[in-house]
Amino acid sequence: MQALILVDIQQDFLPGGALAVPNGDSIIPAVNELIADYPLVIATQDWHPVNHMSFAVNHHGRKPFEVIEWKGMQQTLWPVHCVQNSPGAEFSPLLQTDKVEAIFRKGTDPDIDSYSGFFDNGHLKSTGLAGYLREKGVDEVALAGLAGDICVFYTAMDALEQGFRATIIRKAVQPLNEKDFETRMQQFLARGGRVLA
Ligand code: VGL
Ligand code: ZN
Repeated sequence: MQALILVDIQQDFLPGGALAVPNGDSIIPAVNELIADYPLVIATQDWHPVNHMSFAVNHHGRKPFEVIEWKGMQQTLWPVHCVQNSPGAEFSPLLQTDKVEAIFRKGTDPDIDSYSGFFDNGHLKSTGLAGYLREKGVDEVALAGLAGDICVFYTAMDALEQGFRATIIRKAVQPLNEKDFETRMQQFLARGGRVLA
């Protein structure tokens, strides 16, 4: 049984948003078509408190896109984005959400960032997504959403690691950084993932 995972299709990742993915909105028609084809559709939602450690403004003298060392890990600093209950954290109004059965929120702990829908970046805390999918009888996931090189990639890698077959739907994904995306798709393919045009 297959499930479609819609990754972070939120206003802040769309044109005009705080951390806009170039042409992020171009995926939405393809995503809406895909939704009709899957028996189970779930979504992830980046959902940060205002004091989240991934926001550059919360580190004195730091700017967005700088990389710092935080609790022994490399952390990219971002503009303030997807703040809990803010308009930027909402799903795109153009996204068909009727069939979305469950929403897994991530990045809610002020001290931990979470790109993957399965685990935080340090792999310390599970969101419960793997268990949810197993209980539903899912053995294969398809991934769509934003950003292709970050949250889609890390969610897809964790899906493989958790024993699911995983396919990234290229036409339903846009990256923040095209070059990083290409490298990461090679990594994903090398681990046994599939990329579908
Ligand atoms: C994302 C950076 C920070 C994403 C989330 O959804 O790809 N990227 N938080
Ligand atoms: Zn985030």
